[in-house]
Amino acid sequence: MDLNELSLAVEKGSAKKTKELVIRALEAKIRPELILNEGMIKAMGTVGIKFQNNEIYVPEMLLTARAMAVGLQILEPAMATTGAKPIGKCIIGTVRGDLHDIGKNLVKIMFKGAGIDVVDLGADVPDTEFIEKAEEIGADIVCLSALLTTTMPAMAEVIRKFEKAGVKDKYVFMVGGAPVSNSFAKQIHADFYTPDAGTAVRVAKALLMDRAGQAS
Ligand code: B1M
Repeated sequence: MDLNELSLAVEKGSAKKTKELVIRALEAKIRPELILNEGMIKAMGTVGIKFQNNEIYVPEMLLTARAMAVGLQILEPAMATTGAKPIGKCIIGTVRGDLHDIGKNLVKIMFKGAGIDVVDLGADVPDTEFIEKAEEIGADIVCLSALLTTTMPAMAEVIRKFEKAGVKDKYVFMVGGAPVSNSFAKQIHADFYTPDAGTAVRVAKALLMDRAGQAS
């Protein structure tokens, strides 16, 4: 099966075709990661460039996002964990003012697949909600996502609020999203920046396994 066909369906924002093609790709035993990267995420990059060049507008981006979400729903069970005991707890959300949630959802799916319990706070999350939820569930990791340069300061503000409340050291802070960088992460006192969901899950898993090792 040609994954370019799937990429085109996502790009065109056809949820129906996307669903059909993801099912077909899974039936053809194509690895979920390949379906995701070559068939789906690739389309988001193309759409981003077209938007930047004024070839498409927000409504088209919304359709693409919807097709992506439908495809992810089909793909998620194939990426799920074996049901072993959770290795840790994490909360995740896209920061205040930012509605982009696809990357954040990918990180969530991959964390779950690695046996990490995830509480998803959604997108456009008020700063204080991160502290409230982290404290409530006794999270190990707090994951923040931002896709806009204009919402990166909200990321810094969330961490500052944990510092002000005197609870920052209880958690590991991981940040990500297209405009975020390693140096920005350092600047806002986050513990880790990871460029993609695959790297994020590797870092989180290593961290939690390390902690479990130290505790035993
Ligand atoms: Co908008 N948008 N958007 N958008 N959008 C971008 C981000 C943009 C780069 C497009 C462009 O101009 N080329 C641009 C931002 C420019 C900037 O600030 N640098 C932009 C803009 C300008 C806007 C609006 C302002 C447009 C407008 O209204 N004029 C507006 C803002 C709305 C708001 O948020 N307040 C807007 C709106 C939207 C839609 C709502 C229409 C839609 C989002 C729908 C949704 O998410 N439900 C949308 C979309 C779809 C995009 C693009 C095309 C695709 C984003 C995406 O899903 N990528 C995007 C262009 C692009 O990214 N190429 C664009 C795929 C996704 C898998 O990648 O999210 O980067 P990403 O996630 C990766 C990594 O970054 C990382 O892992 C993920 C997977 O590997 N990661 C993490 C992400 N979060 C992490 C957290 C972690 C770790 C890793 O924690 C541990």
